[in-house]
Amino acid sequence: MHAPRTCFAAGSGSTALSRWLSFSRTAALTSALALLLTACGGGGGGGFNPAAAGSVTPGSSSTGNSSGNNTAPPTPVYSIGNGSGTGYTDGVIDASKTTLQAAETATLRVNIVDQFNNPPATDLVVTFSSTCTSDGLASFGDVTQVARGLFSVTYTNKGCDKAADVVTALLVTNNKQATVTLKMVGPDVISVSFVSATFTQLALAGIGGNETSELIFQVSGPQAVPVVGKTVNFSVNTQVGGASILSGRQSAVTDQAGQVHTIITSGTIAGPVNVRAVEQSTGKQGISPDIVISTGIADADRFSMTLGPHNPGLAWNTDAVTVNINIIASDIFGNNPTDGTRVSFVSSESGNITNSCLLTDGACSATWRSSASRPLDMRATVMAYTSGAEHFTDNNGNGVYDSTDTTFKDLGEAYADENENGQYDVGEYFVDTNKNGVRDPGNNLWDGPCLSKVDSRAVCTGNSTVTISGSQVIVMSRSDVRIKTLGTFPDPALGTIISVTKGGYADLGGMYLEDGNTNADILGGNPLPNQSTVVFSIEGDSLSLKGISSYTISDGISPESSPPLGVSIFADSGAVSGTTGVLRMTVTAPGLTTQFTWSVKIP
Ligand SMILES: [Ca+2]
Ligand SMILES: [Ca+2]
Ligand SMILES: [Ca+2]
Ligand SMILES: [Ca+2]
Repeated sequence: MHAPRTCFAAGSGSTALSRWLSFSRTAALTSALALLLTACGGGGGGGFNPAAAGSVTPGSSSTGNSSGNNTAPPTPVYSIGNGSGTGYTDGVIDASKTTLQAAETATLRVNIVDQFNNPPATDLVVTFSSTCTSDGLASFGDVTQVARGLFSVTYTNKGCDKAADVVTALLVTNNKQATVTLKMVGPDVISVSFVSATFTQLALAGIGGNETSELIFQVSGPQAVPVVGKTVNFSVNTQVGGASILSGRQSAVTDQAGQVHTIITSGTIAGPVNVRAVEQSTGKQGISPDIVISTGIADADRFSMTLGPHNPGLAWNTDAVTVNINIIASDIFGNNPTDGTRVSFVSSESGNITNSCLLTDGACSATWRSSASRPLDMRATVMAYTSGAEHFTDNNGNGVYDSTDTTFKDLGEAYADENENGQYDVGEYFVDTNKNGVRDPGNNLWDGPCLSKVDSRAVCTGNSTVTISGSQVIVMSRSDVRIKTLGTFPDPALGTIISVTKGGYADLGGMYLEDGNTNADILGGNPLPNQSTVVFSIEGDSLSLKGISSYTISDGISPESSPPLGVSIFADSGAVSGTTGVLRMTVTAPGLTTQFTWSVKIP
């Protein structure tokens, strides 16, 4: 029953009033009644048309309030439903379809009318809600107002497991509602896929590391809608080493997101395992990536440190020249140490270095930047270190240090070999693991994780961890050039003339260059800066160079890090005897070009 329609259909204000009064049971209706009386009594606003109403006597002043007999336009009383005019149905949402398969969409419409079945004079707000959309298993599109009072929204079933979903449209201004019930048809299982694992590497059982990982799989229907309430069974692809699904977690039922969770526990043998998830009703299955089971502890011989360039140009007199440092660490099996293992760095002689980095997938990186102060030899030893295990020779191949394994590398406290003499010297930086203020040598015991639960023969008399390290030298090469080794070249300072016979060659080679820093000579001299170039050229009639005549200085810490320099001078067979020329070597280093010359003569 709709109040305005009652008013017009009654044909008389007093009849309408009596009918309205029969519905009046509350004080709340009193104000509505007053409004109705105003409307039926001849107010001109709000779309009310006295002439169309017919039974109302509007008098001669049907518009405006110019007469004292007229009252203000009626306050609109809005309702929400669908349709218009006599086709208006109150309280019901119009739906383009009321049965929706997973991933299907329906268009929902509601219409707002005032007490005269006319569109509202102002914009109103309508909101839509339902249980499935609240659960994230259905969704509404944007609410659009097609015309004033006519609202439209799309509804998509995203795999809701409810048999039906009641959608409610709320007219915010007065809390009136319209509803429709949509029948949900659950999706078929199309796929089972791996989503995530809390850990993709696990410690061997019993060594105190992380031994479990929670895995999530997704069961999906058409267009990736989640499939709710399906049973999924889990298994491990190999029985080797005792890796297994945690008891009680061998099966699970998909949640509102279509997801299932399970937990794998590690066994006592290292290696990769996979978890298989099979949806029970369809047999559809998914498989996890490798979950690697290992000690998770870096092996001293598997701690690899690289950096580059070793001989950066300009670092000797310029701050913030950078060198990239990379760490790759592995356990005794070559597998990753535990993600998040911290690697620390020190550059005790010169420059600035990243404090530490955390291993991810066995690797992490740091940066060294040139800065004062600088040693006279312009060579800085940088060290990386972490907690790990001493390397041993695994005689019986069980991955465990045991009584049959007699050889291991006993490590003293890690130190930076600043003077590059291959041994610790007092004053060199060291990692004082036992905090006793002195650098201790090895303890003659194998230090590493106790694997007695993996193999009862394990020997665990040493410490469970030891500091393992790597170090590299950075050379702050200068750009000035010295010839370190002449090879078969004559000394250009002596003025020796290179003789090339007509139709023949003079082959010169074996030359090495070094930078101008004599303080490094005790260590073999410093190389030229990385990427410096050396180019030979020849001047003179009938003279030419054959073969390779230009070189680039390699990455390295010694003059011999780059290949030896050489050149082949050719004299034409028809050359005039006595012709002379000049062999020129041009060395281009950052900010400086240097030339060396030799006289050449065709006898
Ligand atoms: Ca062994
Ligand atoms: Ca030791
Ligand atoms: Ca030393
Ligand atoms: Ca110590």
